[in-house]
Parts: sequence; C-alpha cells; structure tokens
Amino acid sequence: MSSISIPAEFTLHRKNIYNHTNANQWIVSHARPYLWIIVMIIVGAIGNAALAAYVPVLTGDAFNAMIQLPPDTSVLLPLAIIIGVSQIIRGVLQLGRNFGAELMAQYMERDIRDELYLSLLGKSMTFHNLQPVGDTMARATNDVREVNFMFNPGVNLVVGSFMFIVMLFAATPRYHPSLLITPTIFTIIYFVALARYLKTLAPITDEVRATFGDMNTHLSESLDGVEVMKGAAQEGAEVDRFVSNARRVRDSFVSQGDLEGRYIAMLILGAAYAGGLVHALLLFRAGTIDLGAVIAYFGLLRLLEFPTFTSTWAYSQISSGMSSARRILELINMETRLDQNASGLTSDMRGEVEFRGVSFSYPAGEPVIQDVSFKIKQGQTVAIVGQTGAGKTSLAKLINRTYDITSGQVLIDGVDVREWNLAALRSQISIIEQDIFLFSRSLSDNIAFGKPSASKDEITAASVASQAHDFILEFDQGYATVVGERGVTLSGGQRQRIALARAFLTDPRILVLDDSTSAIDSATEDKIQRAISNAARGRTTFIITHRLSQIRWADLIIVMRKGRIAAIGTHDELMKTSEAYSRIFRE
Ligand code: TTP
Ligand code: MG
Repeated sequence: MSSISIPAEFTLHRKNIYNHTNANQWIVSHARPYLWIIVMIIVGAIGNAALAAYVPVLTGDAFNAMIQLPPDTSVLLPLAIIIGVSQIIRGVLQLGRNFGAELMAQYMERDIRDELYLSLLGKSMTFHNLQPVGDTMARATNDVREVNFMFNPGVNLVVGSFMFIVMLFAATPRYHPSLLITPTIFTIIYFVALARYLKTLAPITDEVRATFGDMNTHLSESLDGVEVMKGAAQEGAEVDRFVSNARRVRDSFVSQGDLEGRYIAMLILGAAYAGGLVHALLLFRAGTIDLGAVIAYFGLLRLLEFPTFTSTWAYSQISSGMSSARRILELINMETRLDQNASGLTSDMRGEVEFRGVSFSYPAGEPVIQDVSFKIKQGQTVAIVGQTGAGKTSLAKLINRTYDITSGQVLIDGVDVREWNLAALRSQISIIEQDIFLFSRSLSDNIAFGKPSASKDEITAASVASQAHDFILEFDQGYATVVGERGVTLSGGQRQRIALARAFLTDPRILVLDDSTSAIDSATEDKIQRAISNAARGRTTFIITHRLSQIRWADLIIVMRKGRIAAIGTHDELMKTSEAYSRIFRE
C-alpha cells in the first residue's frame, strides 16, 4: 500500500546482519566475505618471502663457484639473471599483497561504516538523547579508520613478515639441520615477548581511543554551544578544559610510544645474528658445511629483520584496531533500539487517537506524564495547553513512539501503537517539533524530505498551502537556496512554514504541531494561522500552543498541569468549569 512505501524518517530497514557481542568474532564475520582477498594476500606474502629467501641461497652458490680453484665464473651471468628476474616477480607478488590488504581495509571500513550508520539511525531517541554526539562522531570516523589501518598496514605486515620467518625455517635445513637452533630460539622469544607486549598494550590502546572520544565530545559540545560560551565570556575556561583533555590524549599516546620503545625484539635480533654466525663458523671449522653455506645462512638470518622491525608498530596497529572495533561494537550494541515490529499492522490510518491511563518517564527520571486518558475522533483538532514543563511535548512524542510509554496504552484507530508496524505508524503521523531542524540542503530538498519522489509542482503546491511560497521566492536562488550556506538561515516562523510544507507533502493522517513560540508579529501570525488551518483540514491535528486564537478554535482542549490532565473540554465548557483554563484567558 502506498502510505508505507514512504520510509519513516529514521527507521532501520536492513536488519543488523551480524549480531555479535565479541569484537574478534565480529571482525572475523566482516572479513569472511572477502576470503578471496585474504587468499590473494597470503599467496602474495608467501611468494614475496620465498623469493626474498632465494637471494641469499643463490649468493651462497655463487660464492662456492667463485672460491673453487680455478674459479668457475660461467655461473655468474645465469645467477645474476635469475636473481634479477626473481626479484621482478617478487615485486609483482608484493604488489598483490599490498593491493589486497588495501582493498580489504577499504571494504571493511565501508561495511563497518554502513553498519554503524544504519544502527545509529535505527536507535531510539532515548539513546540519542543520552549518547554524546562528539563521542559518536569519534567512533564513526576515527575508530572506523583505525579498523582500516588494522588491515593495512597492520595485518598486511604481520602476515608478510611472518612468512619471512617461515621461509627461514624452510631454507635453513638445506645447509645443516642444527642451524635451525638459532631461528627456533629467536622465534620462541619473539612470540613470547610479543604476547606479553600485546597484553600490556591492549589497555593502553583502549585508553588512547577513549581519551580521544572524550576530547571529541567536549569539542563538539563547545562548538554546539559556542554562542552561549561567548555570551558568558567563558572562552578561557573552555580552552583550559580542552587543553586538559588534549593533554590526556597526548599522555596516553606517549605511554603507548613508551611501551613500543621498550619492546625487546630489536635486542634479540642482534643476539640472533651473533649466535647464528658463531654456530655457522663452528660448523665450518669442523668441515661440516662449506663457506657458501655460511654466507647463505647469514643472509637467511637477515630475513628476521622484517618481522622484527614491523612487529613494534604493526602489532600495535592491530591492538588499536581491536580497541576501536570494541568501541564501535559497543555503540552498535547499546540496546535502546525500538522494536520495529516489522510484522505489525500496516493499514491506512483513519486518525482516531486514544490515551488510556498513560504514564511516562524519561529513563531514570521522574514521571513526566501521569495517568492521562482521552479520546479523539478522526479529523478533530485538539489544542494542548499548559505551563512550560507541563509535559505537552512529551505527550505528543508518545503518539508516534518517539518514546515508548511506561504504562497504559496509546491507541490509534483502536490499535495499540506498539502493534503497528513502526514505519507505517510514523509515515502516517507527522510531528512538527518545537525546534525545527533543517538540513544543510536546498529548501526544496528540505520540504521533500519525507517524500523524496515529490515533483516540483507538488513541492510548490505544498509551499503555497503552508504560506511558505512567497518568502522562498524572495531568496535569490528560490527553492534551490541551500540552508546554512552564505548565511542563509530562517526565522522561527519561516522554519515552521517549511515544516508545514513538509507535512502537506507527506499528507499524514495525524499532524502534531508543537508550537510554543508566541511572540510573532501579527502579519506572520496571520499567515501561520492560515497555514495551520489549511493543514488541519481533513486530518486529526494536535496543536500545542500558547496562542489564544488557535486554542479557542479547537474541537477539544486539553489543559496539562505537571504531567496530568487538569481539565479537558471545549472552550465554552472550560470557561465555565475550569478555573485554571479561564485564568489563561484572563492573563
Ligand atoms: P516537556 O514535555 O518538554 O514540557 P512542555 O512541552 O510542556 O514545556 P514547554 O512549554 O516549555 O515546551 O517537559 C516535561 C518534563 O520532562 C520537564 O520536566 C522536562 C522533562 N524532559 C526530559 O527529562 N527529557 C526530555 O527529552 C524532554 C523533552 C523533557
Ligand atoms: Mg514543549
């Protein structure tokens, strides 16, 4: 049916396909689709390492040929050609390994970014109100990037350099099996040291990522509140707070660097060279191996340089990547997602609304709505009035499940809102918020936000109905004017009419207009009044307002006081029965 083909503003369509709580499994499950790239990386790494090991082997052979009496120089040219060609092939394989790793890293980054974005859009407002934007931004940008770096250079170099160790083991027995002693001892110490290093490193990289997130949170909040900050002349204090956050980031990075610096691998590399050479010379003196073997063996030992050099930072790259993966996964799994109820009711709404003993409180807060009951017929206009903080906005947000109620029932057309398919519910209810948010896109895109397929004519018609057309044409670029660019901002009254135009386009069955601005000049007031009565025609409409002209004109008036209904009825009834209501009109 047509009305649900329009997506609700922020509803998750693709199910979270991975559903992991363990970061290792989560990463593996993301890597699995790219098995062919992993094969390419491994083949490239093996080939590259094998050909790197081939050079010292050939050098040893050349040496033996040269020290014969008389020297056999005829082998030199073919050897040189073989070395040259093999190193060209090696370059190609190395390219394959690097290319594969980069490809993998970028694919992973894209997939994780998509998943994170979708999961953020699918989360409830309760989540978004509690989670600092700066921290989310840090996770969505930097942490996702760290996962990219984990694959390239991280995994790339770890796999590549590990193959060098493997090749050393493969080539050494050719000369003498006992020569394996040095590489074996090296490898054992290398991996034991590495395991200990990674264990101490993990909490430090966690700390680095966390302090970075905190710094970002603070930065984004002070930019958001820059006007307040300047107004209160608090720049100095804010700078101090920022500096102290930045210092914490620096300190945690420095402690990571400190640990990396103390990593033992470089030391054991030196010891391995010395030990291996002594061993080879002893075998040579005993006549067990020839001089070419000594030369070749020493060349082979130098294969250990690559794993040693890369291990310091390639593994810490992986450690950082895993810290980031944990943070991203934590964000994805923060469980405040509304039940989408995909199998729920999707029929066309008529627009009857009923509250049955509804109570609601924000998480860990006092109840802001208590035991509210009322029933509204299809097409009626309802005014909700009450002092600031009475719970009017909160009440309205329960209708489309921006928040889920704590107890009681909200019914639309006699069906509990939780029984409705969330997308169907939201696409037929339009809430115009107290603070209207416009995207930094063109005015026509902003108007067509809930219905991207809308034609130009439809957009214009909606703007005419909402009284926005005239002021839009006053901009040089008209409907193409981009909000937020070159200083184009809209006044409260103008935003409201843009939002009304949005509502005209999506043609909701239920319209909620949260309009607590009362101070508007009478010409604008008149326009908005006309726009609202146009909008209210033919649909159930809630108007939260302080404007007496609108209140009087409603079919039903709900007076809220401290989260409860203080009075309910028509204007005439309430003037007679409600002291609280008639006071509003006397003031
Ligand atoms: P609102 O429902 O925002 O009150 P209101 O809309 O009647 O007020 P105004 O006329 O100023 O727009 O708030 C009711 C109570 O709920 C108030 O004590 C603040 C609290 N509250 C939260 O704790 N979290 C929220 O996200 C909101 C919107 C309100
Ligand atoms: Mg409000």
